[in-house]
Amino acid sequence: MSKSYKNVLAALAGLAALPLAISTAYGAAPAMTAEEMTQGSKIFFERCAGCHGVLRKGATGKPLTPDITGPKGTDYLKAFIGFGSPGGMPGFQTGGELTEKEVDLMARYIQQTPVAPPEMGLKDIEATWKVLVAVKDRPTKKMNNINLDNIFSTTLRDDGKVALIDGDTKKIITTLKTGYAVHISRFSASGRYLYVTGRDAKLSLIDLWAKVPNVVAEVKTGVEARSIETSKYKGYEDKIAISGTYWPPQFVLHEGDTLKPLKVVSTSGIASETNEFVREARVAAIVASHFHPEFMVNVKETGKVLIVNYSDLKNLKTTTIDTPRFLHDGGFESTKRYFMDAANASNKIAVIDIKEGKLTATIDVGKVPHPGRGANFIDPKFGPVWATSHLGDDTIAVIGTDPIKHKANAWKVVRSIKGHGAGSLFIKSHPKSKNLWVDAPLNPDTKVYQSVGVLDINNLDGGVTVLPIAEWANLGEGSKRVVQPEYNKAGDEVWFSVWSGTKDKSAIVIVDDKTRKLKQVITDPTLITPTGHFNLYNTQHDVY
Ligand code: DHE
Repeated sequence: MSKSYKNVLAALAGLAALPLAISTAYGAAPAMTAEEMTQGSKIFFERCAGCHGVLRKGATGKPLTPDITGPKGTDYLKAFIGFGSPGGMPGFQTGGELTEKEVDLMARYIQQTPVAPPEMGLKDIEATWKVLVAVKDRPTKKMNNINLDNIFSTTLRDDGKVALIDGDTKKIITTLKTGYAVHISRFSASGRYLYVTGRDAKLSLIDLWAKVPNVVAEVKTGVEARSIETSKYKGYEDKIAISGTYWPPQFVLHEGDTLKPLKVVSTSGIASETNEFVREARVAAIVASHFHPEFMVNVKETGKVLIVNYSDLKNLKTTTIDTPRFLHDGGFESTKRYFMDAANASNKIAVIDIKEGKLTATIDVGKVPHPGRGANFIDPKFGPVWATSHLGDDTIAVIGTDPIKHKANAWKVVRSIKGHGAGSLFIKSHPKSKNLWVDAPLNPDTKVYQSVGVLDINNLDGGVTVLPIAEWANLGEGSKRVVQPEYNKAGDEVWFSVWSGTKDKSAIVIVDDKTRKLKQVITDPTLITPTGHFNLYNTQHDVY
């Protein structure tokens, strides 16, 4: 375990100060040793905090404060953690992530009083900032023969690395150490730089022009993070990066080519629907406008989209848009003018007009929409549409997105079609494709989560075809969850991760988009727990 990670855990738990068993207003919490508390904090950070929050006030997952968990008792909580629930809580024992003993420990841990981790201001963040290769020492032109436009940055989640994979040759160019439980990758507007964030809020900057792409700067922006984006407006290419943190609840603006932290802005505040103060108001998805020098920052628990203008950091102008809660992920419709934003706990999509800086509509969809960035295509009947799948049900909501030529359909669910299964995280298409791909990695049924569904855009009523991606990978034992369709630049291949445990074999499976037949399986001992993958051209230009 790295020293910084240990520090994170200690900070999260406030361990030194904790007595063996904490009395709460709701009765004595079950006894735990200091060692068990350390282990509980580690597991909570790794497996639970993303959905339930570090203060355990709930968001995607239910609140787990002692007033709620105490009366339920250890046995009830053990069953819930071990076996999951139909509402979307994974079974951590049945899924093999936790042992019976760990489940027992966590059932007791969540009855203790949560402790707030430390704050991190600009000075603290600056103290973690390292430039490993100064700008003046970097190449002035591309020093390799890689077709960068078609590379993929693949998250190796539990190895804390990304693999850069050549989309033409399918060879792994290199794997690079990044943050703990690495989460997403985004490319700079010019395509030269790759930004990667870990869940431990470690941000890595990778120079793709180097002979072998390498990490040129790092900074730690907090204790927990999920998002990173980069300035895309004309004249600001590669100039500014923005990182959002879950804890502390804030975002940081950075110099694009060094990650030097320039400004920190807290996102704690008053929630849109309840008008109550929320301390743990976490930053979820961030997207960069192509219309103005602005970022759209989703503040999950307050249900606010902050439109942050980065043209003048001293006089930072921010427009605040109230939306339903809790905001999670989202992406642009095909013209990139409207941000289709999932308020997953409200079962709604908020549509933000980023040209005008206004809320255009809120649309009721299925249960817990989870689009990733969603999928754009031309519906033969309804014109341009954007689609999301759902965590909580097996439908795909198809929303009209053209307020000019298809006004009657704009911002309405024009179709709700049966997808591959509940537990879906990502959906994808490509302007050159006639297919709509949808995964279901969190479905409880092995057959469903080990396969993917595909629909014919010209015959959406024709039903979903299921492809056994994990079986095609031929890997042997392992959970083999099939996650995140992602196209290559040409739009004629779709890549999927087959995601197993750290000790199992995982793979990337490439499918020919036209024939829907297996094209290639990439396996390698370094491909440990691959999950998300990001094609440079498609990510850079928001093609999805
Ligand atoms: Fe993610 C995007 C948060 C679990 C893979 N995930 C996002 C975004 C957020 C988020 C806020 C949007 C970032 C942006 O666009 O700037 N993810 C969370 C969580 O809070 C959650 C639910 C629980 C946690 O503890 O982290 C979570 N995410 C996961 C996974 O378990 C996944 C499947 C595997 C992994 O690697 O961790 C996963 N999340 C992804 C991927 C994206 C993502 C691949 C990017 C999708 C895209 O198309 O841009």
